[in-house]
Amino acid sequence: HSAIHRADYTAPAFWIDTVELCFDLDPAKTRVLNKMRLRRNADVPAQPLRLDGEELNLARVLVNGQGASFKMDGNQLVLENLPAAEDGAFDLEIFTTCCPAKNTKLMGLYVSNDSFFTQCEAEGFRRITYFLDRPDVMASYTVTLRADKAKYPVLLSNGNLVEQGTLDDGRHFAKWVDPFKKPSYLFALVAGQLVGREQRITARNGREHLLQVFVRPGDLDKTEHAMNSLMASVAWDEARFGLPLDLERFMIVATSDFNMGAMENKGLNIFNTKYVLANQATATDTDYSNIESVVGHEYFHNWTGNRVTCRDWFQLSLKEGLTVFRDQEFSQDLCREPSARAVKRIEDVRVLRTAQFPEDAGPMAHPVRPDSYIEINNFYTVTIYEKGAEVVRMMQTLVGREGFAKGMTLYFERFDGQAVTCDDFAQAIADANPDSDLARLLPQFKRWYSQAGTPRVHASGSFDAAARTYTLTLGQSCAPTPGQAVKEPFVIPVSLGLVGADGRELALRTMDGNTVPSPYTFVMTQASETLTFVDIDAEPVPSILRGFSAPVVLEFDYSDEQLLTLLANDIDPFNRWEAGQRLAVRSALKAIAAVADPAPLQPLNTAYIDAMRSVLRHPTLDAAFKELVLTLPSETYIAEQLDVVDPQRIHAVREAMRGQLAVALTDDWAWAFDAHADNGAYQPDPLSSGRRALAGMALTHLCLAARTTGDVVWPGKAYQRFKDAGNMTDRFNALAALVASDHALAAQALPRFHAMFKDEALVLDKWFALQAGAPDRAGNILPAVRQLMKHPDFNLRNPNRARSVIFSYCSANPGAFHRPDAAGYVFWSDRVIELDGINPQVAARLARALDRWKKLTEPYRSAAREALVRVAAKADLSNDVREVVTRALA
Ligand code: B3K
Ligand code: ZN
Repeated sequence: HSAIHRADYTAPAFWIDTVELCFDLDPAKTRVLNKMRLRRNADVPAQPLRLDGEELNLARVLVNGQGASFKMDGNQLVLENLPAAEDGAFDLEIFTTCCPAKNTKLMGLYVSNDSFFTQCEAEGFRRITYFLDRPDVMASYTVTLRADKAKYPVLLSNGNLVEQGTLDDGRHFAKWVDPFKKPSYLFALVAGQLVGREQRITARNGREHLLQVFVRPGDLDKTEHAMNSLMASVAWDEARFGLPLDLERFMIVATSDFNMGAMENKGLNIFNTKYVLANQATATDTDYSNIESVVGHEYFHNWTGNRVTCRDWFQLSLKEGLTVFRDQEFSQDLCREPSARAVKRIEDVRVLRTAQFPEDAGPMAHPVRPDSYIEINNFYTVTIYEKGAEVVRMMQTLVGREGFAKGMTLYFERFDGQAVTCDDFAQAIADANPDSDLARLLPQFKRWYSQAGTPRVHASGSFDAAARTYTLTLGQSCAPTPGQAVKEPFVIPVSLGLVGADGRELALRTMDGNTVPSPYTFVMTQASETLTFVDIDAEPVPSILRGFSAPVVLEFDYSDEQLLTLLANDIDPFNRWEAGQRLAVRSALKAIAAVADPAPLQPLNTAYIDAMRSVLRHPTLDAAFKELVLTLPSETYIAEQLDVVDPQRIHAVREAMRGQLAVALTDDWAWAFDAHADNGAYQPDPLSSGRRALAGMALTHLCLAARTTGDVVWPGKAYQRFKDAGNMTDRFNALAALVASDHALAAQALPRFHAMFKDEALVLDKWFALQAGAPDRAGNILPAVRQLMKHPDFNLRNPNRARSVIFSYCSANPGAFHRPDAAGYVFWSDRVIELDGINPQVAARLARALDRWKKLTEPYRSAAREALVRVAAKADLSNDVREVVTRALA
């Protein structure tokens, strides 16, 4: 299978105006009758009609009610000599069957827990019926579902329910009409034994809407938070962007078998249970906040994605980057305290830097708007999503918050109901703000869409005591990525300030004597440029890239002292946190490079430890922020700072750093644990979550310290907390503390936890993940993982369960995965191949665990390569896995 190129885009030869689908749902053989009204696209040369189809049994094709001749070309159904009516329109009726019960790919129509679900993005609709399965073909859908009434009492599809009733033989039907035209990837149906939580709301304009969250019977008590999040989303999109809910009914349905997080089908969002179900006994604070953002994300797609969709899949970030930006803003706006907004920003940046930066530096690097792909499902990446969101955020920075809202309004005025491109979006934001830097620099700004790779900003400062000036020199560069050897300069908004040696924020005056408003955003456009500030009495500490104003790596040769100043004083919470991260990375790199073998046991210096103590004990900083500052940079992030990676050494150094913090701050951790103890009823708000997070972190460090000191009290307390906790966050954190410190009590707590939650699939996922992700102290994690795969509750076909064991080990536990004996890689290659036979999308995600193999030192590098070659050598691999391993080996 060959690559598809963006440059080859052509408009469809036909339009589909209406679709009437009738389903007779049966797990073994579902019958699908598809009646379409098509029309030639007069703008393109006449050509045969080619409909996509996959794993379908074709029974009948009628054109204008008459049997028609057709031929097959690979997976396409080809119809020639179509009637040439004056308006070029004709009816096409296609009757097919498919087998949802055998659909383990979870694309198209499939069965999960005896219910039917669909997943059509990107190219799943063709697994339901023959169609022009591309996003620029938008049609009006009418859907009739027929099924056994006892087994499938609930029958749902997009839009409004217009008719329902009973049929013979215990069957019933429901007919749904979607009032909006949509591309096929937004089609959905659900049928099964489900129960719904309902909520009626009245919008600002007085319109009434029905919101529903459907789950399996027994899960209804876990739907309140999802419903609240949905109501908050509706209100937020009206308030911030003036975008109302456009449907009478908006439904969310949860399924436990799902390839990703959730799907924004028009009016019928289908969700992984992980992003719907929560109560305090089963879900952690992180689950609560993820549910809020995913519910928001899918809801926001109703405008950014559904009302205005993508012309082709190369434009995926048009909807995904924008919608991630919107869900990030939504979560921030829901925070009452500014400090909580900053915490959310730091968390988002952490995801970007630990997942997207490596992608941008590895074999799968691609622009936010890719130029080609083999399998589109491989391009639902952190680059399209998270970097795409940063690009939108930079636009907002360049035009201001109000200007951005104006730009959004213009975007919908221009393109509502259409399938458009990233260029169209950027143009609308710029046109609505004609005097902005964005409008002035638009062609150059759009390099963010076309050039892959993470730019580096090289900054240096020079203080002239005599002239009382401080000059910053800012340069930029971007390393080559596959297929792009040379990069042109980007437009980089650099938000910055100057901090005095005493820690105070300095007023910024430029050469012409003007005071610049703070925060000051300097817009870089050149490979190198300088800016000079006047009236500076002593050498300041520059605080550059505040709030992470651009998705770049900032290089500045800070002294430790300068970083300590920023850590203690910067008014920008992001850079305050960043200063601590820089100090920690610095210590880690030094210890990694040290000649000593094994790695030094005390990588952290006293100044750093004292600074961490000050943060931990700080009277006014909030707990969530403290927890972020005290969290050491991840092994993955540290690895990205190195040209040659020894994963075991990184792991050893980071563990030594953790141990050092654990022991040196024991009294402070003990104070923190007591001071942030549970206070009253459980609330998943940012402040209370922050307190629990810090208490959990304290407990982990106290248990880690106990390994050195032989203390029995804190592990005992952890076990007690594990047993008595009033919510899953505290319970799980206590269990994690025992597991992380490998304490004997973990062996008691784990089976107890399993017994308590044996019927809660999402909690069992946590139980599996915790063990597969545990620190490897004696090479025992891989055998444990193999054991877990034999557990009666393990099921490779369930993506959540597969991820909880296999991904937690291969992708999230580098210290255990990168074994000198290569057994981790062998395990990986076996699982990629095994999963590929079941679910190529899940397999291809797993395949990416070795993306960065070329950076590994020996013996890892050769062993990893061998494992990749082994996968690549397998006959009939899916396109998904083949594309990933081929690029990795290139
Ligand atoms: N649009 C879907 C992702 C579909 C992934 C297809 N492989 C969910 C989302 O981004 O909201
Ligand atoms: Zn999305």
